[in-house]
Amino acid sequence: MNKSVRIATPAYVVEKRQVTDRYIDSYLPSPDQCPEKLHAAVRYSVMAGGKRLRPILTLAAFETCGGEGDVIYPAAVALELIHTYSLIHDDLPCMDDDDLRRGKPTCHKKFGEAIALLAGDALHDLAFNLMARTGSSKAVLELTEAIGTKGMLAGQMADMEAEGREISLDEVVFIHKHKTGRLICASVRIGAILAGAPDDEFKIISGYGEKIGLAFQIIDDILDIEGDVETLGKPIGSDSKNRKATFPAVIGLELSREMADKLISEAIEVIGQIIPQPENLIQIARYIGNRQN
Ligand code: GRG
Repeated sequence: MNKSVRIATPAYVVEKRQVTDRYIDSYLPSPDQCPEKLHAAVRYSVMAGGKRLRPILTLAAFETCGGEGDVIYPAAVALELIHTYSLIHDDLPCMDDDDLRRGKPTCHKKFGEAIALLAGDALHDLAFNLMARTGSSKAVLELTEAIGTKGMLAGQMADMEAEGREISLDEVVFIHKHKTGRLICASVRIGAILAGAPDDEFKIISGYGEKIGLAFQIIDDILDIEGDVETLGKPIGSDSKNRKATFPAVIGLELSREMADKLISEAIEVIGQIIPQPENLIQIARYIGNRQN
């Protein structure tokens, strides 16, 4: 990931982002529906922007594995809602206490802490409602495992417990793989599950998901040092302010960049085993490797 090389967002990503936004809008309760204030908070956070990376990965994996039909849309939106729920809770004063997210005041800054907490809960529930609509218990199980105490929550706990102390490379790898990587990996795995991918293809997709998931969070750490507030839509330097476990803190910026690059190359190599080579998943991996926000 060379900082001076900026690649345009792939057309596929732009197109699927628009499609995702339309489905999100159709699945979210309208703000004039009771409880109005809670629905306003839910819509505010989800519609505040965001790259929609997780649903785009779900759609791309589904297509790559030969999936057809509309069953994928509630699943893709569910992944974005879970992601937004984790962001709302992560920004709360009892967690990272952040004021800015997706270029706007965080949910608790805008609506107060209690409503922000409930908005996260509401998104969590709506996500499982949507995932259940796919009729696939395997997809529902994949989501619970990705975000539960063996997945995202394990990463969040380890992250909190690592704050302010020296940690090893193994520990930071564990945190990043669980806190961020697991949901990204679940995004592609759920696409493959709903497409009915055979075991060998599912394994390849999972390997790809694990690599881009870890790379994504390493790049997030780097952007917290080298990025700019306007492009990122959130303050930079908050990791070091909060004495967070990050790759640059453990192995330095240069090695962190090398490691992210290596993971992206490996992800492209792994996914290249699927014939014909899935150009969209390859482009998304490159996009993650070069992202500036
Ligand atoms: C149950 C209290 C409770 C919380 C859920 C807080 C939490 C557990 C997990 C935190 C997980 C977390 C926030 C990980 C960070 C992931 C990350 C890099 C987010 C940024 O993702 P982007 O860049 O954001 O895809 P956009 O805004 O583009 O969608």
